[in-house]
Amino acid sequence: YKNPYYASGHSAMVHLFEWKWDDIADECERFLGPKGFGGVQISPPNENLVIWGKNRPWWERYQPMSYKLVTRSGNEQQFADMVRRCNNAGVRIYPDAIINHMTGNDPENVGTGGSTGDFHNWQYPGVPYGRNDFNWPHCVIGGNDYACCADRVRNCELAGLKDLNQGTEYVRDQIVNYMNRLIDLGVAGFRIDAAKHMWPGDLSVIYSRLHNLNTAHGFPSGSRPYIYQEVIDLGGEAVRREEYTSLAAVTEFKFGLELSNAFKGNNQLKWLSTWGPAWGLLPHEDALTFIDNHDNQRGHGAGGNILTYKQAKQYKAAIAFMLAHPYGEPQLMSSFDFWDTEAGPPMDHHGNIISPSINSDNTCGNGWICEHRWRPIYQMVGFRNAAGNTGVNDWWDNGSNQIAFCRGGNAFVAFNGDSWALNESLQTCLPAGTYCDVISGEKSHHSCTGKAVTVGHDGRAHISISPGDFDMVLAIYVGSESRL
Ligand code: QV4
Ligand code: CA
Repeated sequence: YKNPYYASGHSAMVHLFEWKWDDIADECERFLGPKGFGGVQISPPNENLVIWGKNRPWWERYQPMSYKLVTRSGNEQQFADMVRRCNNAGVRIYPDAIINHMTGNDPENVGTGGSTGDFHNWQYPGVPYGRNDFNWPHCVIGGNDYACCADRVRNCELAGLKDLNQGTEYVRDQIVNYMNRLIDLGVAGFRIDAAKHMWPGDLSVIYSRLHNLNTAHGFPSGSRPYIYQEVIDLGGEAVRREEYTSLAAVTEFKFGLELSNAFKGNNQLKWLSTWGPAWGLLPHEDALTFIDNHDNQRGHGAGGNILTYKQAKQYKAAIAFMLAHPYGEPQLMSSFDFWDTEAGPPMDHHGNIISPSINSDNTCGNGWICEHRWRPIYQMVGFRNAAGNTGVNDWWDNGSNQIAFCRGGNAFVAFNGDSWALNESLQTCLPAGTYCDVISGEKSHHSCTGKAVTVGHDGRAHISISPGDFDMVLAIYVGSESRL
């Protein structure tokens, strides 16, 4: 459950938060596949409660009404089409699986697929679920429970969301059948929402009943789904992430906190020479890593001082470090613009999601940020693919916030977080030649639109990044030569 089964030569996953299936299929073919992205995390594909009372907030999708594949993102046929087209483009699909709970006691009761419910009586005819399928006696998780009481964290309601009892065979069957339908349609794995709120023993049974990945979609026979479980563990809680790592991968929330802290200037970059488990992070193969996610970018969930697209220069540097460094399985966030932390995606007055428009410089419009289309970000996916399985070598720092390292003999990256210029002759580990920095520009015909770096026969090159540069990063790799 810890192998994402990316197509060879691809890496990194992007969360296309609230995107429509048709748009994701287009994006796989026109951008993600050609740029070497490994996969896409999609918003929950199952029917959710429609919440007009809050003007269709993004979080309505975390309130399931049934396992029918009908949401604002599209219907079952559009879903199937997306998975097929993305797999053909070498890009895997990972749905967000909401299996801990159903809806809250909201006043509205109609879902995106037309199902209705009677929440006060735990009735969800679209599945169907009834009172016996939920934990009893009824209780709601309180703030203090997280520190003391694992049983309450798992058996009581998260924010009043009706808490399913995964200990029963009937509930397990509904969940397993839902996930297996998605696997048969070609998905490569799942994010397990609110995993902290379910018993590891129950999840273990559910995972063990999942089908192998569909060989008709190009997966090797016997492949198990990639599973990454949402467990927020920053220490001091009754439920620990280690209870879940024996089952599958876990979201590593310390990763984004520490890198945000460093790239905001609150911790010197030189300390990143030991980046990885020495920082209290999970073992490499257990960690799904990211800077921000859809919750903490807007103060939900772990919250905290996370870098987001709103602090673009520092954010791009933190993302570049994540993609340049071999530790973890990186995930990128791709957002819609927001000021109101509850607001849903760009939509028309019927509540239909408005597609992103694509500008000639690769960026998006219509209210979509598309961080994954920012040059320093997608070019670093290319860097990661070129670096392959190599480790970190030839680490250099100036004792402060200027750092650089190689990935084997394939790739070199430098960062300048100081307020003065980086101007050094550094070992790049690359074969002699002229390389285009993929952060400040790219290769165009036989020249570079940004900085060019000349590597000598000793592998050394003059590297310069000044504080006034648009980005605090410089990256070159075998493949970014100005003449090939
Ligand atoms: C309200 C009251 C409650 C009351 C309840 C009564 O606040 O006190 O008990 O009504 O019915 C929404 C509203 C919330 C409302 C609730 C139920 O925001 O105010 O409760 O619905 O109607 C997202 C949002 C939540 C949202 C939820 C469901 O973040 O605000 O709640 O969707 O729509 C912990 C968990 C972690 C979790 C994180 C947010 O350990 O698992 O909190 N993260 C995941 C997702 C997240 C999602 C959920 C879990 C739930 O990443 O996006 O919550 O699926 O850290
Ligand atoms: Ca639960």
